[in-house]
Amino acid sequence: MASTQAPEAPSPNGTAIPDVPTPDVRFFRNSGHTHESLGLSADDVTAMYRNMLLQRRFEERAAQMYGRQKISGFLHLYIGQEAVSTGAVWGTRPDDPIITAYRDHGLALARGMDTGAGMAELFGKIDGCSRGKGGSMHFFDIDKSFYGGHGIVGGQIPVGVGLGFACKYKKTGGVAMAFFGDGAINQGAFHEAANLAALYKVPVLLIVENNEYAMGTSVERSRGDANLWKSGYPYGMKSVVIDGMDLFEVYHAFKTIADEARGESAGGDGAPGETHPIFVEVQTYRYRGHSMSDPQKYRTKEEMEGKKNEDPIVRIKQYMLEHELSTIEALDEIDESVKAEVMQAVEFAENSPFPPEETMYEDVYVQKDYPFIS
Ligand SMILES: Cc1ncc(C[n+]2csc(CCOP(=O)(O)OP(=O)(O)O)c2C)c(N)n1
Repeated sequence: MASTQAPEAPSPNGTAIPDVPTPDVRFFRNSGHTHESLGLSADDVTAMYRNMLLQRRFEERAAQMYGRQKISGFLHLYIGQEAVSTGAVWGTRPDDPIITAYRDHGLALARGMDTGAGMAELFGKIDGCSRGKGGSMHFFDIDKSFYGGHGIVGGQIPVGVGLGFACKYKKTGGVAMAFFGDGAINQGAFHEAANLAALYKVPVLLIVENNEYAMGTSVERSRGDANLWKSGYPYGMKSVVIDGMDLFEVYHAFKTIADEARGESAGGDGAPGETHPIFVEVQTYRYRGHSMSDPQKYRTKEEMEGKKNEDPIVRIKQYMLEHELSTIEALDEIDESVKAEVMQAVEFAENSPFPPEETMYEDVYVQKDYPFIS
């Protein structure tokens, strides 16, 4: 891997500053992968396609339900970023812990959350994945090693490092994945967590989903150096940059780096047998506003039109047709079955009751007889 030396220069107190190697970064884009080169069967690709479509249709329907006031509070859509969730989940193990911010529906559905439990959560109903008390920003599914869904920007990053530390401490062989937005990378929480992750060689992937905007502020306007992949350097972490609109690139990258971070293969920052963190920038795009109340005045129609050609679902659909992995009729049928699954989820959510008042204090503290609750 490329590594250049910075020129030696005197420090202010006269001692020589040691050579600083430029840390390497690996790029996962334009690699020309095919499903065959990745060892994926037609069924595998079809399952991934269906999953991405499920996320898309789930959120389109959720937006409609929000308009009908079936859903209240916040609703942040993941539309455009589905290759990230699906590629990451397919490229890692089912029990590798995942934690993310409030744009969480896509990752939860990729991890296999029940669509009914997801929709019921949006409706604030008792059969929701967080018993109707978390809402859109707080999806949770412990059985699927999905640890949320967090509304405080950057707050999930230290918890994600903790999940990675638990993998190491308990010797599970797992690697945690902490997802966060480009806005969150400027929070102190990221830097403290990254430092500890590096210090303790925690098997964690610190993943910034760079969708180009934090609310209405573009990365270029909020960051002195918009090359976010450099953010692991101060902590001695190796970095990767992934084309997040390309399902195969994301899948291949996560398969590679997850095994490196869990210490099962060499590369990046360590030898086999040595766990360590890796910093990951996934370059992606969100097609919708920050939340349902965002009029999106900060970007032009031309920008959004241009990005439509990169739609990860359209791209994989084209690939499947070109490589004769499916027919247009079969893909239409998948769409119909996905829409039917989402409609069933809506019906399930409609029929589920709101949480009874006495459940208000449940699930707040682990300790059952917490003295302040009577
Ligand atoms: C600590 C904190 N500060 C501010 C907010 C308000 N807020 C919610 S989302 C957001 C922008 C975050 O953008 P980014 O991390 O890029 O994620 P994206 O929404 O683009 O996925 C802000 C400032 C918050 N929720 N928490």
